[in-house]
Formats: sequence, structure tokens, C-alpha cells
Amino acid sequence: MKTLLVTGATAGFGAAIVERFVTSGWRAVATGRRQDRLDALAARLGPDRVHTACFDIRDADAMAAALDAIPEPFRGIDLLVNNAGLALGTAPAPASDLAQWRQMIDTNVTALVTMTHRLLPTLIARRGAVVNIGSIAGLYPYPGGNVYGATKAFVEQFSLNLRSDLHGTGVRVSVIEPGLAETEFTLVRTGGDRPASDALYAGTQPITAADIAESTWWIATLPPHLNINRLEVMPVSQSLAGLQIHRE
Ligand code: NDP
Ligand code: 8X3
Repeated sequence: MKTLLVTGATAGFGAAIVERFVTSGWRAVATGRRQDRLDALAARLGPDRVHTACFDIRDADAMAAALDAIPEPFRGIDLLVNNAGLALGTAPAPASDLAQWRQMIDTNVTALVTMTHRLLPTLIARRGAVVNIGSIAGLYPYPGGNVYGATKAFVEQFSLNLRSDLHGTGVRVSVIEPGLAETEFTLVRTGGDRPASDALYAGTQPITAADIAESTWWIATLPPHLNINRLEVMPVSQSLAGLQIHRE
């Protein structure tokens, strides 16, 4: 039986990815800060198949302790899904909150590379795989995307560079870059503004968490000689809008 570790499994993509894999025969290590959500996931999918690890992913010591405490049947990680992440705010740079910028960098960048570095020996030993969750925000700029988009650009380039470094190891590395997807993402970004979140998705058919779980499953279960480098996914209701011009 194969095992995956999914960061940010208390909601959205992460929870759906754990469910997709566990219901298809894998074991999962599910992480996040909300123990009640992790408990509910394990109760629903089976505690023998889901090990939960509750910690703030920005806390490197807590991460190390949680990884050390993974029980034996779950220790052989075959797939790392670096999913935990967030956007905070939509203000243009001059009006942005520096603490929010730093929180996005600490979560989306520093924690992601720390988790990856810690699990590389296991992944190499098992000829495993890494799937990083990037974003279209890392590919296309938009007003108010400032640091969030920059963190996701990092995720894209780190994924490609990691692939280069792991050349010859058999370890696969992919980055999925979703567009508009309805999860708790916009609630978090707006500080809990439910009407703003509902308004963003109203009248669209956004990507669902299950869609990204299915993409992750597809990438992970391709024949082992194939590597999806990047997978950019948008809903049909979203497309690119081009450049802006300011006139005096
Ligand atoms: P959700 O807000 O629904 O889920 C985010 C997950 O990240 C939660 O499980 C949360 O867990 C976890 N997380 C956030 N901060 C921390 C932290 N400090 N420590 C541990 N876990 C943390 O959003 P999504 O499912 O949409 O987001 C998942 C990923 O997908 C993110 O990286 C996001 O940037 C990316 N993405 C989202 C898109 C969208 O439109 N929804 C589109 C493209 C990419 P908890 O709060 O319990 O700690
Ligand atoms: C989330 C997608 O376009 O809201 O990463 O930034 S977007």
C-alpha cells in the first residue's frame, strides 16, 4: 500500500486529495492546524488509513517533531503533496500589510521548501513523487496579486529546478497551477468575508476541490516513465484579460 503526505488537509484541495487517494487504496498523512477537521477526516476515512499531524507549517521545530512522530505504517512516504498555502489581502502593494506578505512567504515558500527538504531522503529511497500546488497567480500578474503571485512563481520555478536536481533518481516532480477554485481560499484571503467570497464565485462554474484531487491522482498514477512538469488548469468561465495602460 502506498502512502502520501498532504499538507493543508483540513479544507479545500488538501482534504479532497486525501479522500481521493485513501478511497483508492492509499494511506495518508494529513496535516493542518485544525485538529477537529483532521479528526473528522480520519474518522470518515478510517484512522488505520489516515494519520493526522496537527501543527503550524511555519514552525520548523513543530514540523520536525510531527514528522518524527509518524507511526511506522505511515513512514514510507511515496508522494508529498505540498498544498498548504494562502493568499492574504487584495490591496495594491502600497496599501498592503507587511505582516500578511511575510505570512504568505513563510507559508507558501519557506514551509514548502522545508517540508520538501526533510522528505527528500525518503522520496529518493522510494523513487517517489512531489506534487506542488502553485497557481495561475504565479504565471500571470494581476492587481493585488503582488506577494501571493510571487510566492506561487517561486513554487513553479522551485518545482522545475527540483526536477533538474533529482535527475536520474526516478523521483517525479510536478506543479499544478489552478485558476479560480471555490474552497475556503477567498474566505481566508478576505479575513472571513463570506459575501465577498460568494460574490467572486457567483455565476461562474469554478474549479472544485475534487477536480484538483482528480488531477493529482492522474499525475501520481501515470506510468512511472512519465512526468507532468506543470499542469495549468482554469475553469471555462475564466480566461486571460491582457495588459493595462495608464494615460495622464
Ligand atoms: P483552503 O483555504 O480551503 O485550504 C488551505 C489549507 O492550507 C488548509 O488546510 C489550511 O489548514 C492550510 N494552511 C494554511 N496555512 C497553514 C499553516 N500556517 N500551517 C498549516 N496549514 C496551513 O484553500 P485551497 O484548498 O484553495 O488552497 C490550497 C492551495 O491551493 C494553496 O496553496 C492555494 O494557494 C492554492 N490555490 C488555490 C486556488 C483557489 O482558487 N482556491 C487556486 C490556485 C492555487 P489550517 O487552516 O487548518 O492550518
Ligand atoms: C488562486 C487563484 O487567481 O485567485 O491561486 O490568484 S487566483
